[in-house]
Amino acid sequence: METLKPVLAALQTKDVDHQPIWLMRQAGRYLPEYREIRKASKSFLDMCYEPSVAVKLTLQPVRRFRLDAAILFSDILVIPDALGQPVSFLVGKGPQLDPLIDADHIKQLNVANLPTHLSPVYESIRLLSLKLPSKTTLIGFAGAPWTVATYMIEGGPSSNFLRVKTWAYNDPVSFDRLIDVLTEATITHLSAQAKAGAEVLQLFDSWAGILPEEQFEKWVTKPTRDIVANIKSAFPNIPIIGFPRGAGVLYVNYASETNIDAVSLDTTVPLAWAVDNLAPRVALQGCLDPALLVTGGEAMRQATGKILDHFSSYGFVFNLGHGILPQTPPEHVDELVRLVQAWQK
Ligand code: 1CP
Repeated sequence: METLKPVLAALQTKDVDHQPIWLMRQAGRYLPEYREIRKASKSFLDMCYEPSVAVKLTLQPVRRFRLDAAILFSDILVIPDALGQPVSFLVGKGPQLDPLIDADHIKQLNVANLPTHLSPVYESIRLLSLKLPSKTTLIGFAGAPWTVATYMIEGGPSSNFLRVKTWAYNDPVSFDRLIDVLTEATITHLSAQAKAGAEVLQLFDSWAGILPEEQFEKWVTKPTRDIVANIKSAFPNIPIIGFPRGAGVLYVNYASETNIDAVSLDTTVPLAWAVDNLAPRVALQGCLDPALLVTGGEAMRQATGKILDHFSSYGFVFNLGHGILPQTPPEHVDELVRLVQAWQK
């Protein structure tokens, strides 16, 4: 009988032959081979939209460290780009968009263009599914509607999210319409990735943790539940991981009300609390502090052991609590991967 790939087994809370691990933002500036390709490319989005480059970048960390999953090299902001709100990435400044100013702008967003605009992304997935080692799981992803909306209204990274919040509080009707457009776009994008060969899907809701309870329900939990229901009806066997970063105790609402298969924990979630409140409902992923991967040594080993002690007898995929930092020494990643994969419960 064919055995399940370790990441798929863990997400289905089945036995694994070793403890699986992958790392959010595992392709990126901490790798010299990434920096080399980045230097030679016109822009960040060109790298995402050129399948030969996106495939190469996706495979770099997988080959170097023998990680258990490959995550497609792309970005959550390809969705606004595909809807007709162009995105550029400036070195040192992060993503930049011409911000949405009023409800009329929302009407101009066009989901019909998305599959054509993002067809190179789906081509990358098809190529990757042919090239990956047989035990490596291919992960597709999208930003969740709330997090993508913050970038579309702020026009880039923000420190206080005042533009998006004042819009949403002042005019919830038009903001709901934006969330609906993004929900539909996310379903279209994730379905196309599943069809092209993605075996797991992850929804990044990086700014879920800045909302009060009522708005968290409306703009995080509800759209996630709609996306999960829609994907499950077409692709019942594809596990979906949600990452409502910073959700705190609302992780419980998210895990119990969205029908998601797994939650990715951020760095601040108490481990024993997650076991008691989340492990009975969903598989877990996480949650080493990315700064500990920069630190390395005994501090990294101790924190890693503690996470594994708490979670390894449940459905669990080792990961970071947020993306890898550019300052991370690749040798520390190498040590972490070996430590986790050799772990005996
Ligand atoms: O070389 C460079 O300067 C570009 C750096 C970079 C990279 C490598 C960006 C710009 N995006 C990415 C790739 C990326 N982004 C992946 C690829 C797969 C992987 O290896 O993991 C993924 C999954 C993302 C997801 C992403 N992009 C998120 C969600 C996760 C998170 O970090 O919270 C977010 C918020 C973005 C937006 C974004 N793209 C890039 C930056 C610097 C940012 C963050 C901007 C901010 O601080 O608000």
